[in-house]
Amino acid sequence: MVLIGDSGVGKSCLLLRFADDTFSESYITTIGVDFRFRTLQVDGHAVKLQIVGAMQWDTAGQERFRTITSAYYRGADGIIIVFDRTSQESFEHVEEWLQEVNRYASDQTVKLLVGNKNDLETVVDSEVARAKAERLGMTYVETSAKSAFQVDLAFLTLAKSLMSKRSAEIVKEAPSQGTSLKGLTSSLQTRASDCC
Ligand SMILES: Nc1nc2c(ncn2[C@@H]2O[C@H](COP(=O)(O)OP(=O)(O)OP(=O)(O)O)[C@@H](O)[C@H]2O)c(=O)[nH]1
Ligand SMILES: [Mg+2]
Repeated sequence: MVLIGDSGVGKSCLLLRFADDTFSESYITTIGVDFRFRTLQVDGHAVKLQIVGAMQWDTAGQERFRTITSAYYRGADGIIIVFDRTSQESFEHVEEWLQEVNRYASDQTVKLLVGNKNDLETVVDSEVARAKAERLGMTYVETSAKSAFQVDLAFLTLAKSLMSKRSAEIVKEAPSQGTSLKGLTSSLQTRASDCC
């Protein structure tokens, strides 16, 4: 899974909250990519997630990271576009991030919109954000990396969508062979273990 969005929206903090259950007020912009692993239980299956926080590569001097981050987009099973609920600008950039993702990601990539910093005085209205997510074909979740509000839910939502998309695919791939539940489960586990 790859986390993208404007600089300062809280990608690294969401990653650290989810993987290490920590939070820091100090802001150190990410150079390159940071990543962590965490195993989640999704409908009784252990799913190991690799989460990558990709930096914004289009700023001066960061062009060399473009190849790296585009490779991450390409390999991602799920993409989380993060905006900061206290920044209208970061919300307005969501479409640009989605365009960027769509240049590389496949139809199979699951996408989630996250409105972070829910603990602060917000300027982006929940309903407006939800409507945008719906228009863009994404699920919307509000989080706070600081208070840990719904951070697990965001990742779990993405993992679940991914699993159900994958299981639908497996059934579609082999409808006449009567895919057994056991086969489906092990196939899911195999796919899940090398996912993200
Ligand atoms: N109050 C509050 N502050 C947050 C939250 N998430 C992140 N921050 C703060 O926002 C700042 C930026 O967070 P980062 O996680 O470093 O942002 P980023 O998206 O990784 O930024 P880049 O690496 O520059 O792209 C830090 O000072 C964090 O402490 C949150 O949920 N609530
Ligand atoms: Mg960062």
